[in-house]
Amino acid sequence: MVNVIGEHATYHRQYDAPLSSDIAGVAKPNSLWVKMATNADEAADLAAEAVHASYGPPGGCASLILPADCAWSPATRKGPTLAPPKRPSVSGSVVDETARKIRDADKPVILIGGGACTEAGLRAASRLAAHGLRVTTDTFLSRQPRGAGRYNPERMQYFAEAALKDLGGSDLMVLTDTSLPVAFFAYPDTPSVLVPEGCATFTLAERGQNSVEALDALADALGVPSAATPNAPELPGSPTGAISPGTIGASIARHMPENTTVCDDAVTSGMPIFLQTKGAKPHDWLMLTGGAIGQAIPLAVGAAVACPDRKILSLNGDGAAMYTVQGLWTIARENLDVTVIVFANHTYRILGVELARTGAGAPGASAASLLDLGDPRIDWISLAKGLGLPTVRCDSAESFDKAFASAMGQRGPMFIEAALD
Ligand SMILES: Cc1ncc(C[n+]2csc(CCOP(=O)(O)OP(=O)(O)O)c2C)c(N)n1
Ligand SMILES: [Mg+2]
Repeated sequence: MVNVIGEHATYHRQYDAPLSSDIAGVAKPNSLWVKMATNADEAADLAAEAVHASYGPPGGCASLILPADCAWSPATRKGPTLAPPKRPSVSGSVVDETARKIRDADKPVILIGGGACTEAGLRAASRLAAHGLRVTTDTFLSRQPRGAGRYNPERMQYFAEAALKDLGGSDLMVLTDTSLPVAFFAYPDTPSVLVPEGCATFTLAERGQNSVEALDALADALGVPSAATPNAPELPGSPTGAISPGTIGASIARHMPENTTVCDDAVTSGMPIFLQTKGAKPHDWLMLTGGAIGQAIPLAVGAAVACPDRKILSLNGDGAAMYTVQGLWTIARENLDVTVIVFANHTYRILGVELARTGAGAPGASAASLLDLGDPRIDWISLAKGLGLPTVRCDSAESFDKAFASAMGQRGPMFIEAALD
C-alpha cells in the first residue's frame, strides 16, 4: 500500500498557513517508509521508491508526501521501474540445524506467520504436518487462505494461560516468518511470553525471509514425501433456534461463494465463525493483526476495490463498527460487493472478560457503564439505511440464514444486523 499525502507547496510551508502540520511525524509510526518530494522530478523517483519500499517486510505502507507544486509543475522525466524486492533465502545450514533439532526433540511445534501462511507456505507446512509435526499459526494473520482443499493448521490461542496450556510439554518451538509469541496483554501472575517452560526456541526463517522455500527444504531434509490431506468440503446443516455467532458461522459456511474475502473484526463473535467455516468453499480470511478495532469496514472497502470479482464479507463487533461507521457510506457510494454484518450485542463484551481476568472483581456501576453500548441503544438499521445501504435485521438463526443466503446470491452492498440480545 502506498499513501500519497498532499502537502502545501514547498515555498508556502514556511508561513505556517492553516492545515500546516508535521505530516511525516504523524505518518512515521504507521509507515515502513516516509519521504517528501521537493520537486516534480524527485516525485517521480520517490514514487518508484515508495512502491518498492511498500513490499516490506513486514507488510505495511509507504507514505509519499507530495507538495502541491511538485504535483502541478511539469516533470522532465519519468521515474524508474523497480523490481519488487526478493525475499532472501534461508541458508542450508540453518535448515539442516532445524531438522537436527526437530529429530532430537520429543514434542516439537512449528509456529508459522506472515509469508509462511500463504497458499504455498501452508502447502509446504502441511508436509511437516504429514510427518507428524505440530504446526500452529500466529493468533492473528494478515491473510489466510482457508476452506475445502486447503490445509488447516492449528491457531495459537488468544488468552495467555490457554496458549501455554495448549503448548504445554513442547520442548522445541521453531519460529518461521514470525517472532517470539507474546500475550496480547499482561495480567497479574501470568507470563508475557507464550513459550512454555522448558521449551527451546529456534528460528528457521526470520520475518521477511523466504519461509516457503525454507519449509519445503525442511520437509525435504526430514524426508517427507507428500503433503497432509487437505480439508474435505464440509458444510453444516441449516441452523435453527436462537441466533448466535455459532448459528451465524453455520450460515456463512453454507452460503458464502468460492473466493469470498472475509474481513474479520468480529471480536468475541469471531472464533465460532472461524471454526465453522473450516470446510467451506475456498476463501481468504483477513484478521486484525495490529489490534486496533474498527478495521473490518475500511478493510472491506479496500478488498472490494482491489478484487471487484470477489464477494467481500465484513464481520464487525458493534463497538468496533462504530469506530469507522462512515465507511458504510463509501460502500454504498461505490456500490461495492460487500455484505456487512454487525454483531449487535450492545456491549464491549471482550472488555468485560479482560477486566474480570485482571482479578479486579465485579465492576461497579461506573466501570460497568463504560463497557455498555446500550444507553442509548444504537439503532443499526436506521444508521446503515441513513448511510445508503439496504438493510435487514435478523433475530433468529433461520432469519439470518435466509437473509445471508439472499445477500450471497446478489451483487452489491448489504447490511445485516445480527440482533444478539
Ligand atoms: C482503536 C481501538 N480502540 C480501543 C480498543 C480497545 N478495545 C479492544 S476490544 C474493544 C471492544 C470491542 O467491542 P465490540 O466490537 O462490541 O465486540 P465484542 O467484545 O462485543 O464482541 C475495545 C474498545 C482497541 N483495541 N482499538
Ligand atoms: Mg459488542
